[in-house]
Amino acid sequence: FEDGYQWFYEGKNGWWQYDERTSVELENSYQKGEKMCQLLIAGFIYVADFEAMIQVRQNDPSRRRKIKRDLATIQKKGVAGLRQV
Ligand code: V3L
Repeated sequence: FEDGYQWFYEGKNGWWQYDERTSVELENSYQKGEKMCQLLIAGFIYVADFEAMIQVRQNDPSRRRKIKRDLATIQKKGVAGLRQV
């Protein structure tokens, strides 16, 4: 985004950047000061909780990952499951 930040979710030993569409949804919601944001990811509904800074699958709370808003330049695994080359 304009301030040089991006949205990330937790992977094994690192962070994945969210895909562009989902990042924009997260950022819009976050900038509006909302507490959470509903996301559609690969056919499943997840809720991003900006207080706990986690995403959770709506019908399976065991599917929980940390999220963060951090500098776009941090070390990352890739974008939305596509590994960085
Ligand atoms: N964006 C894209 N895919 C996601 C997201 C998201 N925000 N959240 C979950 N998935 P769960 P390593 C991840 C995928 O949380 O090797 C990565 O993107 C998730 O994909 O249990 O562990 C990689 O593709 C997983 O395939 O609901 O770091 C993959 O894991 C599936 O949804 C392996 O990454 C279930 O996640």
